[in-house]
Amino acid sequence: MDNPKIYKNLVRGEWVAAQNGEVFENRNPATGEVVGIFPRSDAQDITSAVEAAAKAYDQWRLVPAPRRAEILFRAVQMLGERKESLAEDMTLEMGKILLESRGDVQEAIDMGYFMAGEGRRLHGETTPAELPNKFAMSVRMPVGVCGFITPWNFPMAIPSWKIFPALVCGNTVVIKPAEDAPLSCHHFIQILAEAGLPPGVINLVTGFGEEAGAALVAHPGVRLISFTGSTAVGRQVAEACATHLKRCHLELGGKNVIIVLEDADLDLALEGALWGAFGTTGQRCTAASRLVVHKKVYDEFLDRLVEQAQALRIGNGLDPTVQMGPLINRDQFQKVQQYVQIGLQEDARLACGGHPLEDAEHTGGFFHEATVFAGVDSKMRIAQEEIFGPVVSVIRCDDLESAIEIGNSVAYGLSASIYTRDIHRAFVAMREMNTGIFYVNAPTIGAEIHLPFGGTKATGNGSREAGTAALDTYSEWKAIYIDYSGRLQRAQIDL
Ligand code: UN1
Repeated sequence: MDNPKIYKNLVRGEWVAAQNGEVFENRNPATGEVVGIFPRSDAQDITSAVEAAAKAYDQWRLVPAPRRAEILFRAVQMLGERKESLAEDMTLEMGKILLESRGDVQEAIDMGYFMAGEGRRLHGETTPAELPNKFAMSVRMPVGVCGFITPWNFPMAIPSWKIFPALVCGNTVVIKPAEDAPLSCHHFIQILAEAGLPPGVINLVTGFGEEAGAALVAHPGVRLISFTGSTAVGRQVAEACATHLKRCHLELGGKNVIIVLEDADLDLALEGALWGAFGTTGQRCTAASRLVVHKKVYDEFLDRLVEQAQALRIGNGLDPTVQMGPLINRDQFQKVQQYVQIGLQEDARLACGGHPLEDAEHTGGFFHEATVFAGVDSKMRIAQEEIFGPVVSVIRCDDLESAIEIGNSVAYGLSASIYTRDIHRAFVAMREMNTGIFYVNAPTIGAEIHLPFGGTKATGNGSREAGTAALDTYSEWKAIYIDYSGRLQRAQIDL
């Protein structure tokens, strides 16, 4: 692109440059071309945005939830009407194939409908009081100004998972999207503004983590932080939130496993493994990066997996024949190559892939072959650490028990799956796998928006997004007692 478009922050309903005048480039990972120029904001811009959100909160929290939801419904309709161009821009900035970018926009649409529906629910409880002539209930109240830091891999869906429930609950928002893919978030925020959100209810500040993100987390005017990203940064976010006792929602790493038992439908398991491992170029926190396969079907499964992985068409995600796009940036590209070296040093067998693609068709992009390591021991680093790329480790197992043990032997606990025709073993695995998401006869990716999303152990801090679980993140419970007896009644005492 010769004249890349210059984008701005949204603060107090106005599109403004960073106060320091700095900018950064958003580049297409498939071609290296500049997709747009964005404000490289810092603490000053964060402060303006937080102040705008705090001011808007005074009114927004008093707007009836069904009215708030009407604006959400309008935004969702606009997302639907613009779905194709939004998906194209997403592929341009982030690289995933168009089919998946459409899915990302669709996930935002789904979340919007669900959360807009909550405008007429947001249920609390009514419950008997222990004393006569006394009424007891609980209601959801908003939390205040929410600060969101979102990743590049689902550049519209993940902002929507946080923004829609936060808004319907009556909170106001400052969001800092990942510097690698801010355009999709920009489009999303623009639609929310066009749909009629009052100025200051939603504020967009683009920039880098250390400059803008850290300032958002540290700002005393922000009551809640929701962060999706790496476990290492998540830990820093949690520590910073602790200083002000902020509510802190974290969605962090994964090292997800597909277990394939000897009675599995192997065609189905292979299709699932391929999609789970190489969909979004392995750049999902739900990606299947370990395949634990029963010894009786191990050789056949591996041979067929390698054959199919080698046949994947890798290239620019705008080409409809392409099945896997590039990695997001040079760091991720190099990280994947380093992990291939680590796997080789650990004596895992490179069954296919393992190289960057540097031929004429792939110049300018961060393309890497679909890579399968075989004979992997579950203690190896490639079987323990999150790679976030198109690299999968195949591990042999003896039975269900050993598969579960291997499955659970990592620091993370996001998603797991099992392929079997035996309902007993499927239920045992469902109970025993220590993850927040579990699938039977489906891969580890593909969560739907009306169920809780999140994980155990190093994947987070126990909170969940999506579904009604998200409402618990974005609202404060208030317990209310109304005594109409006309006298002092002492709970626990006047029995
Ligand atoms: C992520 O990888 O950060 O379940 C989110 C899935 C998608 C969401 C992934 N619906 O794979």
